Amino acid sequence: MKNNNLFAALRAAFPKDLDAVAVETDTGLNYSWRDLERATAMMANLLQSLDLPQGARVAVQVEKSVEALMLYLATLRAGYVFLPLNTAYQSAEIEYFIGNAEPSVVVCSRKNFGWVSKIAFKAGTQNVFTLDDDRTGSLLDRAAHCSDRHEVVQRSADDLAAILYTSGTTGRSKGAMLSHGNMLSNALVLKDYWAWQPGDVLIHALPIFHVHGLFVAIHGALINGSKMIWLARFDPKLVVQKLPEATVFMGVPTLYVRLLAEPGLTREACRHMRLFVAGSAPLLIETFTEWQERTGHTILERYGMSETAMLTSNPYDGERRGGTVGFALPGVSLRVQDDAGQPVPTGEIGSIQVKGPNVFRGYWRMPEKTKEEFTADGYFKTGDVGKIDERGYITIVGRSKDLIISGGYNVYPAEIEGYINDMPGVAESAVVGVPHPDFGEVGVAIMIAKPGAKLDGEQIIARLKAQLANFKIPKRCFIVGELPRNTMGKVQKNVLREQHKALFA
Ligand code: MLC
Ligand code: AMP
Repeated sequence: MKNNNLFAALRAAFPKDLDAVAVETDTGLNYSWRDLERATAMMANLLQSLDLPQGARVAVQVEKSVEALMLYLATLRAGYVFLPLNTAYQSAEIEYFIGNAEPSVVVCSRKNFGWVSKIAFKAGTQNVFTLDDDRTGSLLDRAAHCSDRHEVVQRSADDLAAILYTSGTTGRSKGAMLSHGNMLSNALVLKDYWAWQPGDVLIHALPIFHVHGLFVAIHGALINGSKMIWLARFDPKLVVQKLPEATVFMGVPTLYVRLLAEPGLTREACRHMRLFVAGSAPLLIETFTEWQERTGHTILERYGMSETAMLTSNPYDGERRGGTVGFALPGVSLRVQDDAGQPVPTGEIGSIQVKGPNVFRGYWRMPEKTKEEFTADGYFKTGDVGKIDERGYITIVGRSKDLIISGGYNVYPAEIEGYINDMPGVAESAVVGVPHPDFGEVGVAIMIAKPGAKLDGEQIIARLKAQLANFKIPKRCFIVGELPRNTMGKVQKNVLREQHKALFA
């Protein structure tokens, strides 16, 4: 029987020369393909020795490292479900994810072991390991005693490979369940669409707990047997320094904005580069054009989401149109509908719906929510609003979901408002996204005080910082007498956005 385990496909693409460099780090370490093979085998054997139930989740909140990458691959290899968690998440956020996903294994950094293990044990997790970015931790200590031979566990295309939490517009985050088939189909389509070639080298500068860095970048390189230059964090100077050794780069728009501020970013530095990919948030046309002028390269913008991996892309050969996200990828069916569920005419705006082998298996333990997000004929409602022009190029013009995308990270106003509203003296709050030159968009909080109460914006921000991931913290806080409302009494966020749109201009 064919093994549809994603890891089996990735491993089959390893080059013949297993001693060649697979990953080169910014600290000067080289990992060979053999290292990846052996270390993932050892970690997979460790996971399997724990006697975990079928479909067990392995939740991981660790700093970016090659060992963290190996842990991801080992989890696939052993047939378990990988659950990556942003390192910015704090205890209340982690408590929710662990409580909801009930992972059998939790891996965290040593400095967080105290509070993370407490949360994990409370949720019934029996195995908590540590893993740090200096190649230490109990996970590696334990794996060192395991065999470096391991047969990739048999998985069907529909079996779960990962759960990615994506915040909800109302209520708490939802875990998007992605299967081995979802991810392999997407990886294969992108390998072809972006014309990955022998000898390609990817600069990997993104975090590895979301779709862009974890799936698009890693799967892209591995399924092509390509080396990665692995940067623990995005450092524009280092990226510019490494460009001459690379051919492919992927980033959220903020990364491109920051690279453009580097004088070293020249045509000469990009002489071996073949492809620059952008996505996760809208790429401003100014950035697209300036990049073209400075480097001679046209950024290829694509569009996707946690629930679907990649959906559309500008062409590799053919015109890459700034401000658009290109065409639906092969195998993806994409349509734009009006509120009545009818297709809109060419060039008109509507809701984007998608279908395809890449579309997720539903939200973890939320069958009702899953049902709501699909149409009767099986299309997933992305929550994005867009249009398709006469040549078939798709443009995202907005979102029907109340979502801020800041530096490529999603921030759900409802979540932040909930925290602010719970603070003493706050009557009501509204969080809106406003344009920002670096992050594209950032959150701003506007609130009214309860009668007689006095609020202090700085104190509110300080309190939020103690509870939430740093990228979710509103960059400004305003206390006002009243919030603009429509005739139904609903807060008019569009008015607030308009009022504050020039704050960071
Ligand atoms: C950091 N800060 C942010 C922020 N990142 N504020 C708003 N939005 C962000 N994204 C703030 C911190 O709170 C802190 O504030 C200060 O900036 C410095 O923090 P830092 O951690 O040192 O920041 P930095 O390293 O500069 O990070 C910026 C960044 C990072 C752009 C490199 O945010 C990043 O890697 N973004 C990429 C996200 C990504 O991979 N998205 C893909 C999602 S997948 P203070 O006040 O505490 O000093 C997806 C699907 C798809 O969307 O289609 O791909
Ligand atoms: P996430 O939930 O983190 O996976 O974020 C997915 C969302 O990011 C999508 O629904 C879009 O709103 C947005 N997005 C991704 N790529 C692009 C893009 N190229 N242009 C505009 N928005 C994008």
